[in-house]
Amino acid sequence: AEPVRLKDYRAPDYLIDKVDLDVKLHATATKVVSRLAVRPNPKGRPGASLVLDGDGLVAKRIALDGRELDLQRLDPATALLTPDQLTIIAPPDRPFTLEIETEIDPSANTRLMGLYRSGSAYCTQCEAEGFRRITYFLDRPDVLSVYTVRLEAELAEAPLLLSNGNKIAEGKIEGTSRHFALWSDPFPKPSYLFALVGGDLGSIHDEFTTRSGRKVALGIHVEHGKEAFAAYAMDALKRSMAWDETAFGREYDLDIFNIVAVSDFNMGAMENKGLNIFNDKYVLASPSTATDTDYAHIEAVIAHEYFHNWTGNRITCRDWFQLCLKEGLTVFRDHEFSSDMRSRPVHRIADVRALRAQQFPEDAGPLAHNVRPDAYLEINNFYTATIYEKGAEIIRLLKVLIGDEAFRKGMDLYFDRYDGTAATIEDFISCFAETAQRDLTQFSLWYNQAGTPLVEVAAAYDAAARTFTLDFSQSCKPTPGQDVKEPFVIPIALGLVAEGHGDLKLAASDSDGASVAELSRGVIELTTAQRRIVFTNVASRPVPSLLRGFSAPVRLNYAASESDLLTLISHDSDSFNRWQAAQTYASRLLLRSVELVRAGGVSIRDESFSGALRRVLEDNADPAFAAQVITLPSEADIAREIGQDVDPDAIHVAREALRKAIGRDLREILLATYARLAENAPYSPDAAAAGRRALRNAALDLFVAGDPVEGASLAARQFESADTMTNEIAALGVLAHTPGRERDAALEAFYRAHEGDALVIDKWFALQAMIPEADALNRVRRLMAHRAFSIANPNRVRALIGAFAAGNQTQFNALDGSGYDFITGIVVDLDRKNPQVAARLLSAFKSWRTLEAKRRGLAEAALRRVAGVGTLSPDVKDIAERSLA
Ligand code: HT7
Ligand code: ZN
Repeated sequence: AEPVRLKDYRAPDYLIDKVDLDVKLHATATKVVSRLAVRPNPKGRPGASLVLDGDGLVAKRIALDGRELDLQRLDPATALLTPDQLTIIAPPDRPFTLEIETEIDPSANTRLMGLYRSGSAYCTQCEAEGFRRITYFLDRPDVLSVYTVRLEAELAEAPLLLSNGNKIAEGKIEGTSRHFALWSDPFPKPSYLFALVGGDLGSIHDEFTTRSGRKVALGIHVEHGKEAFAAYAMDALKRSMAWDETAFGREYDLDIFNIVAVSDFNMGAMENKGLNIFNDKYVLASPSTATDTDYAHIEAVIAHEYFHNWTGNRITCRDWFQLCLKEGLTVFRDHEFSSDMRSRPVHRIADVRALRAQQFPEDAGPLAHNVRPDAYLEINNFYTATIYEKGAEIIRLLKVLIGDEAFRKGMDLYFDRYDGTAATIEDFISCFAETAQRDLTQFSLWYNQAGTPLVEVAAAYDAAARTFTLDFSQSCKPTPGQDVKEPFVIPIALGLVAEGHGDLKLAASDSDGASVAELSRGVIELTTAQRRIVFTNVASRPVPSLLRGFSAPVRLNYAASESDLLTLISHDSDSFNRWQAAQTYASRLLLRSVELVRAGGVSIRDESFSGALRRVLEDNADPAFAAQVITLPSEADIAREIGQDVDPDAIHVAREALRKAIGRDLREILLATYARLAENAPYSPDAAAAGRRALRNAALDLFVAGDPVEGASLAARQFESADTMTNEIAALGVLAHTPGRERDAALEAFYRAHEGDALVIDKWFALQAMIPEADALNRVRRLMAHRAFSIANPNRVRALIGAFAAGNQTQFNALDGSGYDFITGIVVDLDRKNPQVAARLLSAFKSWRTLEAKRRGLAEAALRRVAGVGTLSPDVKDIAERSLA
């Protein structure tokens, strides 16, 4: 297939102003009648054929302006029909109606795109191109239509019938066991935002009054018996609605907002207008079934989908190349929301950890692409960390560049000017260029150049001249299809930490090379490959604190001395950089240890580092922050830092050795912290309580490393007495890493306690899949045969197989290639059922080129075997081929 290219964008030749859908739900033969009000687009090509998208459709009837087409003997001069396309060769040169009846089999839909069944419910997923699996349509985001939807079903099977917009009628169908509901959505929308749900679900209801007085009925619909588990999601929804009013001036615009939770879902959730459909993982929570991290994710995803109502729905994307216009912006908005709900610095650390873990490797490997790609073969493969997370980062960067006020005004202008349209990144940027009165051409490069820039900094203090010089340079490695990069605009937030540990005042008169505005804001802008700044009148050598708050998504290379890092860990006024200094220190130790381990030596011990962590624990700092500081970089983080010739076994050994050393050095304070933070108040999911649990469990994790015997007994006690899932799974995690009968018993006890709760059993699957032992793969294979596992359910696949591929560095990368063969085997099998989930699983190979030679060879061979399979879906074929290119 030929790639779709941004430069080939053409406005549609026809528009569809109105869509009337009549859907008669049936498990295997759902009938869909669609009546389309079509007209030629004044911006399209006059006289063009009308080409509607389909995907595996069976058409039963087609009528143009009431005239039936004979589908048995279709005249090729009138129309062409295949399961994947309907072409009306010469449509009228005026508005006309097209009526199409299709019949679909939701029970046979294993791709979970279009209309499918989750349990006994019917639901839809139309983004990106699922609507064409329901009926023939101009299935592209720049065709906006007003929908009315009549749903009909057996009353017993589907008492609940939902679609977008407001419900305008409902009733029983006389003389039958069926009923109907009629929904009308007054807001024009693209087909990807269409949704329907039919089923027998339990519901909770609430109400929200917008600031202009609109009463909105809120409903969350879940599996019967799970209603109480939706309370937190409802609370998060109401907080999101209120927050969007104050933070962005955005009100909700319909009388109803519904959320439906389903257990079979390819992604996290979907923002269909007025009818969000969620993976139940991001709705259902109770203290004994969901961890604090689960609660935080629920809050974030509920907010994210709600915020799409303005950034995505009211203003949508002109084409799928503009995906970051809605996704990056909405992630930015949900990060802001969570930061306001929780601790901003701690949230920033978590977001940056996630960005580095997910997006940096993508940007450094064969799957690297622009935040706004310029070509794609399969759009489903572009719902990536780059579009979402880097897309959010560059909006944050824009805010740093132009300041809070111009940013907010730019957002207001964007909402005003583009409401009701399908917009582009250029439209978006132009609003900020206007409110900030600034040329943002160079800023746009962040959308159009892939790769993570590297910023290198050299510092020199001249005691005689009392000057401190910072030399910055930026570069960016080539990425697929982009050999040479132009310099980015990179805001570097910085401070100089003085001897007495306060920040030096950065006065304009005391520098050479930085502007007054830059110094007063503490943000230097790099716009060229190099830049020098000389600070004058500096009485003693300061410690530079660079890239505060992670002001730009770059890699920073600055050879800070160990003593500088220790100063920053203890004294930086920027919490992010306190954490960063600890990570940098740990990474340095680990990188040196890995070298030693590979050379057959022992790993490094460093009491200064333990001392710095001790001070953080003694400091009584915010527990959530302290938990982040004492959590070492992950094995994957270390692999990324090493960047080439990676040996996952050596990394594992080095990291375990450092954990052990710290556990021993800090034994007393870890134990004291663990004891001090014992739960003594009723459960609360709030950030403060979650932070205390996080620190307590991080302390336990390090303590166990230093004293496995006593640690295991602490963990066993915690496991037995835990009344929150956070504490239970943390303790089980510790126990699972120690082979023996206790482990088997604890795993068995956990299973028995939670049997039947699929989302909790997913944690049990994931935890076992990540045990870094040679038997892990056999364990995963055994668990695949477990009755709680199903290859058809994406959550199960991600929990067991995804966790093995992404979270078990040593075993996925086992030296005999068994991990690679296992994953590629699953990918090829799963591809026949659900290509989207299979393709995502295959992207676990995104960093294969950074491995040492033996593993690299094995990974490449496994990828080549996949690429050689003749029957691959476009999704898997695309990932396999790009990974190998
Ligand atoms: N906008 C939604 C994307 C999504 C999706 C895409 C492809 C296939 C299935 C999907 N489910 C949801 C989710 C979001 O970003 O809000
Ligand atoms: Zn989104």
